[in-house]
Amino acid sequence: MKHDFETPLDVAAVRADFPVLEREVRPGVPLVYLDNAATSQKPLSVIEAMNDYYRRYNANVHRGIHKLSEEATDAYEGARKRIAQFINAASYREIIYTRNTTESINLVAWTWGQANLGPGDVILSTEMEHHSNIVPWQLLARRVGCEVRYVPITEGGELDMEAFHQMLDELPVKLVAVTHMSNVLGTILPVREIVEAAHAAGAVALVDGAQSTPHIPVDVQEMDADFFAFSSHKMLGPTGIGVLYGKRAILEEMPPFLGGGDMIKRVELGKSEWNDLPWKFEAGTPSIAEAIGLKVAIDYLEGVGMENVHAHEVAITAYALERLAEVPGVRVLGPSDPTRKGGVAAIVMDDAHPHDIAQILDHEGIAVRAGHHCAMPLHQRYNVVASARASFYLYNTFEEVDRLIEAIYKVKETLTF
Ligand code: C6P
Repeated sequence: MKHDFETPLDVAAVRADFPVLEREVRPGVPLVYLDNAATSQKPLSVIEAMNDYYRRYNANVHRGIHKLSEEATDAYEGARKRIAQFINAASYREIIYTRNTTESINLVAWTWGQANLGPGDVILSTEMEHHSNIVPWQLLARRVGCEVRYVPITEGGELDMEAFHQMLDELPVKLVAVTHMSNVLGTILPVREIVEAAHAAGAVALVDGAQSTPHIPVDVQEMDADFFAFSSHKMLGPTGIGVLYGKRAILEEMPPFLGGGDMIKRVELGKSEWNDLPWKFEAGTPSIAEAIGLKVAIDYLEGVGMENVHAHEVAITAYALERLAEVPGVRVLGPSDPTRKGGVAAIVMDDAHPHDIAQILDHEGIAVRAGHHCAMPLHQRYNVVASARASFYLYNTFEEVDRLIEAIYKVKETLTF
């Protein structure tokens, strides 16, 4: 359909870098991949970098004094420096490799949380969190006797900032743990203001960047968060690697997480001495090819420009929200202003279960996610069991949004009365 939205990207050129986007789901039905909040597709450069590691210099890191191990170590540690630069960390020592965002947050709960929280202390989170920023704190609360409280959200899908400041004033908050961008509503939280208020109240601040890091420029020093967690697989990189950023002074004080090889300087039968940062938190043989793949994913994103990625998604989301608003009986959860949210449209339809919506969309070649998206409390807040979520990235086109809308009309014909 004709529209006035403009993108700074040459989307056809971007698409040519992603082999999977050429796929047909069935003969004559091209793939429309709108499940990017779950995981993104990978450009050829990432696939080839990982392939090249296995073909040419596969070796363990930090261990061998041989050519291949030196090359693997350089690539693996070079990736860490690239990641530090990408999120503007002060040092590569503040970048800890994990498996994913979930493991990053659990690491903080098991180390910083276990060492610093106890009965009477409060962890302040929000009603819009992914389970991985809820359950680790619930488990920690059971272990150490602290309490987890949740800041409410408004009907429009924003964090209730008045309630946040009030809870921070009234409760003995030691940790504020919030998402940067909701994976269901798309809401982008004012993390700078949240972190500043947390610090003024004497609390430490953790930001879940799983959904923001792939889509908007991130500057951890400007944000001033003490911890920031994200996953490679949502930002064009491989699965199996994630990052925990932590401020150096705090990481230095924290006990290690897992014990084993590489995280020690010296081991005796009676005691051990921990390695320097960041290796103190990295026990065992790490995900080497994956770190290299993540580095190349960052090169790709920076080649396009994170400002351009974001501007493209604002345009696509604005168009999608406008078109979805035309369809009677369709509601999109979260902010309606596309500049206040990421590229996510969680759809609820009268008389149509999200799983049925997703199945009919799949028949049309359109991949979306249906369910609670690991955010059950958020769906409970809106009195819906689930939603069908379309989520966009730099390779999605306006024509794909048109195909989504056509398919939603098919859902209406098939399912609603
Ligand atoms: N959300 C989604 O479909 P992992 O699984 O550890 O890479 O990321 C966890 C996570 C944490 N926080 C937020 C805001 C997230 O969106 C996610 C992952 C995916 O929405 C998979 S459940």
